[in-house]
Amino acid sequence: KPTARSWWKESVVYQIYPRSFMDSNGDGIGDLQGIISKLDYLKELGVDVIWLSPVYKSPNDDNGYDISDYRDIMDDFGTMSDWDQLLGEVHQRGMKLIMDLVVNHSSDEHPWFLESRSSKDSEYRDYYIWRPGQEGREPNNWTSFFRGPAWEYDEATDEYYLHLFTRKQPDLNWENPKVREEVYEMMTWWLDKGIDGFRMDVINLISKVDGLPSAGGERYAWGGEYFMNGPRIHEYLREMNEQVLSRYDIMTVGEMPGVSPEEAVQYANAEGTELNMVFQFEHMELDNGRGGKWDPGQVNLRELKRSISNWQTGLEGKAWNSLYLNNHDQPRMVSRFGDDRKYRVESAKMLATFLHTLQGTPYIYQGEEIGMTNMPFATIEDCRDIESHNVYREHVEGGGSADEIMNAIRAKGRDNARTPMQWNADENAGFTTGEPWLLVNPNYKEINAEAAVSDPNSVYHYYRKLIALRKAHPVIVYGSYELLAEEDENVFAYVRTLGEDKLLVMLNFSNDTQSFASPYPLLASGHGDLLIANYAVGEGGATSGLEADIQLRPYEARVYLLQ
Ligand code: ISL
Ligand code: CA
Repeated sequence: KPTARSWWKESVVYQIYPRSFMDSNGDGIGDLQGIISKLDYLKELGVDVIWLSPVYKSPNDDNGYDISDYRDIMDDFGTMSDWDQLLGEVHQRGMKLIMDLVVNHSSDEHPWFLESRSSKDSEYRDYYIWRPGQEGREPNNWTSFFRGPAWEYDEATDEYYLHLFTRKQPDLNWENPKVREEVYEMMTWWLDKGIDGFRMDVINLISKVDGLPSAGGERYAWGGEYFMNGPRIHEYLREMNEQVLSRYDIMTVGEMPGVSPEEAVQYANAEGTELNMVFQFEHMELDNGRGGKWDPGQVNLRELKRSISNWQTGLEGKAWNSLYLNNHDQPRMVSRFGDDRKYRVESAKMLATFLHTLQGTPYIYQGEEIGMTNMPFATIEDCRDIESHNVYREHVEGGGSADEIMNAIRAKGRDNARTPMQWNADENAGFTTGEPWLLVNPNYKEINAEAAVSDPNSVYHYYRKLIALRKAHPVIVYGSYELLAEEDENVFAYVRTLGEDKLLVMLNFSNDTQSFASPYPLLASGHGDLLIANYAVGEGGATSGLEADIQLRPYEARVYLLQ
């Protein structure tokens, strides 16, 4: 059955990490007025939706993902009236704004938690997950996402509270109907202010298995099976949908570690009873070595094809994909999947072509559109991310080498994505007139927005073109997906089909020229247009370059529309 049209399927989302986007007052920290000053840049790029990472009140243990007041703005970023102005100016330019919703946990400085920890009799006690110790140790053996135990002992009441992230991010107890009501009310409050939706942080972790059983293995062990996609998760999301989401014309995306396409079909079902789409991580784990995230390996293209194809076909007609290769938690796309030196521009464009020609809603993470790269952090002191610091400490205290773990952090650390946006070639890349909270990447003189805007061949202008094509050709949004040349180790090629329209996409993921057998039967019928390419292709004739044996240059990307 054909996929129903929706504005959020036809949109391109741009993610802003406020701390690192633009500083308006010289304190070295990006802020809301800074964002407002760059809205024309985003409008010019052509994006439809802005996703704002958290701007709520927060002690910043995890850069705003630890919220102490859901209805107020962090001082570093400005005031609620700045935020109101931002929303107004986004709407005035015909764009939409979605907010980050972080409700698996709050900050330990949230008044609910202060109350909760004060006494076992507090009416807020059950807002969080408290348990007595087991033989003087944690209630179970779970590790937190950021290393160490997932439980913290609290002397005041001689019990432990659960925190799947840092100890300053206690997990809310969704079993408690009062918690759910509070969250729905808060969501309604923001929606009534006029926002256009939510990106929901780790929303598939909110239901935990009864009894919170220990995981297999030693202390501290990964207990994902007891809190990812838990027993009541669909019940909660349906309730949230009924009580809140379904009353507005909005977009919702659930960030979900450890989700499979089968589960995504439920979460993002086409009937719309839960969320619009999920943000999944399978392709972010392909370069994990045996030791996991901090044992970096190489991405094998055939595995990437298998994973992406599985999601494309698994959701076809049933649910909707999110498309991304980086965000504020991941290294830079061009450094990870492309080549951030010789072929930086070519590979950034090739990867962009990939993201913008699959079925799903593409997400651009700030700086991606100018091909920003990973950061050559010299030492751990240059890093700000709590995850990198924890991993470093654990590794070095365990007798591991500092060099080795710094290499892993340079490859995988979250701060790679969080260095300040590179606006121009002035000091601090034009991000701040003060001292930036995190170092600016030294390559800003070459890689910056001003240079990109003034160069018609830049990555930036290529993104503009891709975004415009999406508006012109429904096959890009709604076409079905068919993989070609499954076994090819270097070329990722596929066809998208909608009615009579066929989109042929050929992507060379390697830094060598690759010959690729033209999928000739497809072309036999007729004529086509080269819609976009990152190299000059052929002369004359729209289908030129489609000979039997196609030579794809390093990181070459070509997209033909065949009719
Ligand atoms: O970075 C990750 C994998 O490479 C993830 O483990 C990530 O921490 C996880 O997907 C959850 O991310 C979200 O919730 C965290 C917050 O630190 C991240 O910034 C946020 O995107 C806790 O709120
Ligand atoms: Ca500032």
